[in-house]
Amino acid sequence: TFNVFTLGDALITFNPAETGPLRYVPSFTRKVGGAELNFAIGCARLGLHTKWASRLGSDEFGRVIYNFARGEGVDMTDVKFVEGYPTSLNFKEIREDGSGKTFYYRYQSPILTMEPEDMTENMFNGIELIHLTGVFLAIDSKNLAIAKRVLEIAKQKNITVSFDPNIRLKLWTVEQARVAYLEILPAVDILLTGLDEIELILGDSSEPTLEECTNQYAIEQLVVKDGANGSKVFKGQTWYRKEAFPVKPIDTVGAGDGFDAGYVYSVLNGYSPEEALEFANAVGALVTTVSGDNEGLPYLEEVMALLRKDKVIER
Ligand code: KDG
Repeated sequence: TFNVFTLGDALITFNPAETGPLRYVPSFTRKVGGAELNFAIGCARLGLHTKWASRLGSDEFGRVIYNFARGEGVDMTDVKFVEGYPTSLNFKEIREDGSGKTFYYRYQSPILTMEPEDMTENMFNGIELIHLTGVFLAIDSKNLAIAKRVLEIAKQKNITVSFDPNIRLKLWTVEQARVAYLEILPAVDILLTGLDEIELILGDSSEPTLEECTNQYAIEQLVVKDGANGSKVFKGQTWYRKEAFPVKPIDTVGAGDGFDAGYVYSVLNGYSPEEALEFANAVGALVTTVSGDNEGLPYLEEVMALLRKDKVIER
């Protein structure tokens, strides 16, 4: 098995009992979310040993997140409870087509208590891949220093780095995001980005521009996720593409995190670029068919069944 590390904040996610504008939704189901935690759960379900480093509020909701993640088989060695920082909340609005809006109550995240010195070399013993995302960077400007410390260790230990900009404009501006991303990119081996995100960052998502960006930052693989239109990767000066799986989405939140988990799994297992795209597309598609940010993340055999187009025996 392979060892993966990720780092980030988690939240209690309140999923609406009905679709439509949040102001008319009177009840919610309490769930768990957070981009990097979703990624960690996705990896764990695929069979990767995955460590998630984080801080949780010393409160009931912090316990919910801890127990949930532990139940999913995520390595919680580097998760600590902290006093005085309540666990953050996220209320979701979901539209008929499964797309949604996020309303954060995330002002003093427990992860603000994390410092660069908390990232010790020992934490990364045996780690083969580190996955960072822009959500962690967006929470507070000081998180860039923590990410840079992680990247320094990655370099020393020759660990592969994947990065998803995961832009959240409710947490920071495009300008702030761009400055932070440009500091991270030189250390990134695998960039996993949404088409709209890379458009915001580079101001142009045409292929010559994407190729220039890949070459300028010596990114080994630039992976572009385009939802229902599929995905593509620029690797070794060649583009590879794969169609998306046709599904009926009911909640698209977390699909990108699932795609990332699927792609990382594929890279660690030595899949070809096309196989990796197909596998990751399958994971992303399955996430959208279940309500919640991570409940739809598939187990390995479920991805394999979709790839083989198995007929499911229901009863
Ligand atoms: O990618 C999905 C996540 O964004 C979601 O689970 C929670 O909004 C969230 C966040 O910022 O992590």
